[in-house]
Amino acid sequence: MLRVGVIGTGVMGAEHARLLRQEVAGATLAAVCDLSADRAAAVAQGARVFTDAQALIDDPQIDALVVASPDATHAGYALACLAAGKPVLCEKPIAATATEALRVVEAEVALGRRLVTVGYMRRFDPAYADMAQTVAAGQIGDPVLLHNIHRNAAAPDWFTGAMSITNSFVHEIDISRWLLGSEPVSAQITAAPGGDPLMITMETDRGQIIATEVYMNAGYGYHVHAQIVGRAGTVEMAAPTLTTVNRAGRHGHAYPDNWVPRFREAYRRQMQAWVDAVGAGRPVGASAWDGYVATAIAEQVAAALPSGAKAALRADPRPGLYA
Ligand code: ISE
Repeated sequence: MLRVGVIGTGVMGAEHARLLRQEVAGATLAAVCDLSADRAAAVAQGARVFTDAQALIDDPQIDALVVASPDATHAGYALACLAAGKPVLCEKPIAATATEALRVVEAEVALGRRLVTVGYMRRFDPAYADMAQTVAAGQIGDPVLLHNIHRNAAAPDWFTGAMSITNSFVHEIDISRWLLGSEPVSAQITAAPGGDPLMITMETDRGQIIATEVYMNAGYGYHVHAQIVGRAGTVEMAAPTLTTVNRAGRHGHAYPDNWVPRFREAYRRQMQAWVDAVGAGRPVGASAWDGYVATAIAEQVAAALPSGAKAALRADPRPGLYA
């Protein structure tokens, strides 16, 4: 039984703790950690409570960690897990800056084995997985265009600065790379008055176009949608609901309030896959390298926002550990 400690007990930490307690085989929620002992105790439900993350990481009765603390702390905790030789499922983004993200990559490369999984959970979402399979089976021909829509009902209250890019758009960078199997090489970004929504167009090293809307205050609900356009057809997500309703002269479905209900199954599959992979001693999901690329591209897109000019994107070369 893998004894897991969860760092951070906000929205995502609480959900990861619940998954470990109730839904995942082969692991147990051994401890949770938060600066607020009260909040940690509410999520722990009997598991041990820590307020010092380093003490949790170093505890001999903890085998692996989940990091779900604020974004700026992710890289430091990932580095501490690497120093302790313990596997970590670290929420996205892997770091607040590309430089810090690269530090995590370099530490893992120096260690010589992959212990970091970044929580880009969309890779485990049934709809995205089905779209990837459709493309891989050749059903729509060569993919040439990817349309992404990423709408939140309202920006989370902890949003600051360029987080619509560094915290939200990073998902689109990761899932686009994963769906298309190519690397973005240029980006152009336009903002509506007030800075929301954003429209970001990227080109890939295979000449594909990725067009993404990021709308943080769309009002009506949480809505993520993707459509891949190929030379012989298209594939897109159906509405993520089990039922639709006919009522008062209308036909429709409800939208979730936020990403937790929308991606509940993706989070569950990701956690089970991570627990299984740790047990088997193999990597799974987005790597520290994938985390670095998403953060590096986001940083460059954010820097291109004021001018609106098309920016060439760059990333350090991929180390052999991530081949
Ligand atoms: C949040 O942190 C997430 O990861 C969600 O998936 C995303 O939709 C949201 O915009 C982010 O703030």
